[in-house]
Parts: sequence; structure tokens; C-alpha cells
Amino acid sequence: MAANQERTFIAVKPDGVQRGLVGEILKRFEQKGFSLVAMKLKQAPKDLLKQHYIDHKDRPFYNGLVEYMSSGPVVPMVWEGLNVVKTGRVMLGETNPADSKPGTIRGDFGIQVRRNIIHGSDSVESAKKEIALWFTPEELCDYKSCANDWVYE
Ligand code: D4T
Repeated sequence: MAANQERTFIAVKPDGVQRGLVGEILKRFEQKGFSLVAMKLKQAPKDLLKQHYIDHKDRPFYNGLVEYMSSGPVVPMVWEGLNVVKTGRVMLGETNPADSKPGTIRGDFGIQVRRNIIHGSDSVESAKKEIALWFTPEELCDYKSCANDWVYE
């Protein structure tokens, strides 16, 4: 796999969808130069969310997190590009919006950790697992963006 074909899983959470932030978030990833590989609007079943957050199953906030994530539709997406996992996390900001710098998505639009607007994979390995959990292989579009010749040297 070429380095600029790294992929990450990003999801606008129910609060981000309800607050009309989907377009703003898409805009930021598009303007950065990353390529959109897949996207949908989905009312996620609790089983899927429990699996998505399985690493947190013993944490006190686990049940509340699953309730919040199932409280409305989410917009799962796959983005592709050089270092997209790490750069995506920088664009999101810290888990707690209170610790997030202005200019990041959580820093600009959020206040509380339990309403932190957006999810992004924290490693290439978790991105692979999360993409497989939320999308079928047929839903992932393989194409080369014509902008890549201008985004990359
Ligand atoms: P996600 O996974 O939603 O992108 O968030 P992060 O990767 O930034 O942070 P995380 O996995 O540590 O937390 C997952 C999710 O749980 C919520 N949360 C977290 C919470 O409600 N209370 C808490 O104390 C923490 C640490 C917010 C994000």
C-alpha cells in the first residue's frame, strides 16, 4: 500500500449531525487534501456501537456512551491520505473539547467530553478494524483523486 493510501475511520456523532456540522467537517477534510472513500448516514444499532467501543467496556462511561451514540443518526466516513490517521486526530482535537485548541473541530464546536461531536481512529490498526465494522468492502470506493497530483509532490 502506498503511504498516501493510508485510511482512517471518522464518524460525526449524533450531536454533530443534529447541530448541522456534517458539511463543516467534510469541508475541513476535503480542504486539507484528503480523499473521501466512503460515507453514509446511519442510525447505528447498539450492538454495533458496543463492538465499536469494546475496549471501553469496563469503563464507567461505557453504557452512557453507547446510549449517546445511539441517540440519533451518525455519519460514518472513510478518508484516505498520507498520515491521515495521525493528522485526522490532530484535526479533531483532544477527547475533551475543553482541552482542545481553537482551530480543531472539538476546540471550535464542543464544550463537554460526552458531547464531543466526532470520532477518529487512534491508530492504523484500529482504523482497519473500524472500517471493517462499519462498511462492507463494496462500499469503499477505489479511485485516485485528480487533486492528488497537486496535494502531493
Ligand atoms: P472517540 O473514540 O469517541 O473518538 O474518542 P477518543 O478516541 O478521542 O477518546 P476515547 O477513546 O478515550 O473515548 C471514547 C469516548 O468516550 C467518551 N468519554 C471518554 C466519556 O464519555 N467520558 C470519559 O471520561 C472519557 C475519557 C468520549 C469519547
